[in-house]
Amino acid sequence: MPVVDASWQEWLSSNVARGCSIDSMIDAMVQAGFATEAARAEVHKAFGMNPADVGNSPAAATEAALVKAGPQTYQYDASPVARGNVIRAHDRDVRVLMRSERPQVIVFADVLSPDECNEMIERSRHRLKRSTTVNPDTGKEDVIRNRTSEGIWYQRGEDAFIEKMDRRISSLMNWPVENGEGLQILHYGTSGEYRPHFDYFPPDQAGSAVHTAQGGQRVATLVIYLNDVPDGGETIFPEAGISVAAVKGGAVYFRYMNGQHQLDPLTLHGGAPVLGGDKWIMTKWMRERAYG
Ligand code: PD2
Ligand code: ZN
Repeated sequence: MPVVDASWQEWLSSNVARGCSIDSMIDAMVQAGFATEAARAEVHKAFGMNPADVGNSPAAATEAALVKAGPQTYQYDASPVARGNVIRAHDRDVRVLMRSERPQVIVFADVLSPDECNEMIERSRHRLKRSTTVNPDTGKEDVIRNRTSEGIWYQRGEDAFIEKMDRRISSLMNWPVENGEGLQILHYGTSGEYRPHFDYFPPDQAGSAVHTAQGGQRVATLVIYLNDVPDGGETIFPEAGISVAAVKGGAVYFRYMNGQHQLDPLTLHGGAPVLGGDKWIMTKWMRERAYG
């Protein structure tokens, strides 16, 4: 039977956030070789349920985390992102469209050119297709995890193009390239959404220690939009009342860990349902320390 390693932990938490149902996640784990009871226990844990209170909603767990953290305790210190209306990011000038101080959110235009967005999508479409191949040994689709999440990871500096992206983003976020996780590409079809979640690993959840063992906590995120979404698909911050439209080449930055290692619960965020067309994004998560 497989074990719930760091990659399964990531799969569990991202699929909870993306709004997958409990049953579909248990099914996926059983198909991947887990015993039904073990799969059920892991999925329930990922939804923040004790065995005693199965039936509680994940929304209740998120709400409890918000109440516990208390937004008033987070001290807003200076963001590492440069001031000004235009930021020189490695090889490109990036325009600032909006800044919010509480939570720290910045909206950028033209982080990637239209051609660069197209290139990222075309490279990734190919990998998405490949991810549905059948394992010749078992005859099963052993990549069911990738398919369910529709996510693709690139290794940092994997080739010259990815390295250019990594360097530009690191320069824009003003955080060391070595502290970045590999770029992740996500594809949503119509009605696809990403339910509100935190990108940091909640310190009071047992699984978080697995994630923070290497590189420490996540400190900030940059979500780059690779296409214009005709309708819906905004990135929303429900506690702050902020909604960012998905515009090709644009991006939203948010920072949730300050210099005192506090975490900002106002950065609860999600991807609103895509109401027309599809949506491609590229995400960079930065860590406290060197990662990978
Ligand atoms: O697709 C988005 O807008 C979105 C929303 C929330 C992406 C993420 N989170 C993420 O990649 O963490
Ligand atoms: Zn997120």
